[in-house]
Amino acid sequence: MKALIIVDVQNDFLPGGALAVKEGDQIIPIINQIQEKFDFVVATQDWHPEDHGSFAANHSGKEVGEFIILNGVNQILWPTHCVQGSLGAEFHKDLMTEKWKAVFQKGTNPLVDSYSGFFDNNNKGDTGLSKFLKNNGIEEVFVCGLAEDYCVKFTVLDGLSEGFKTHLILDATRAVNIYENDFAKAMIEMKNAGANIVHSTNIE
Ligand code: VGL
Ligand code: ZN
Repeated sequence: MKALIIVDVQNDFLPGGALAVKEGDQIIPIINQIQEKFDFVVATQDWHPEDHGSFAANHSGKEVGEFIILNGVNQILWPTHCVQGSLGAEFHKDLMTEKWKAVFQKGTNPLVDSYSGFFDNNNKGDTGLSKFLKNNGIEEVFVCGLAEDYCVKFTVLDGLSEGFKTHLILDATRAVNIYENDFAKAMIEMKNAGANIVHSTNIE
């Protein structure tokens, strides 16, 4: 059976938000249409405490876009975003949520960032998504949402390494593109790892 994974379609990643993805709002009606084709839909939610180590504001003298070592791993610093309980952390109001079986929150440990919906960036913290999908007989996942070059990419890569046949829905994702070409680089990484690229209208 197949599942749809909707990654981080939250106000802070949409135009006007703290870490806005250009054209991020354009994928919302597409994702709503795609949901009609799935019996099994889950979502992920970036869900940081205020003191999260990925926020530039929590490192004096550091700016957004600079790198630090956080708990032994290279960490780019972000604007403060998706703080637990804030409006920015909420899903966009137009996104349909009725069909969702579960929401997997990530980024809750202040000492480690978490891009993938499956595991944190140290590969230790597990959201339980893989087990949840497998327990429900899911073998194939379709990934959409934000941002193509961070949370979507790492969710796709972990989906593959967890053994799921993994598809990226190309017209239902957008990149934050902190650096030029990040979108294209992420596409190559996902394809090289074995991801299949689909257009929403071609999903059966
Ligand atoms: C994301 C940067 C920081 C994402 C989350 O959802 O792609 N990007 N936190
Ligand atoms: Zn985040």
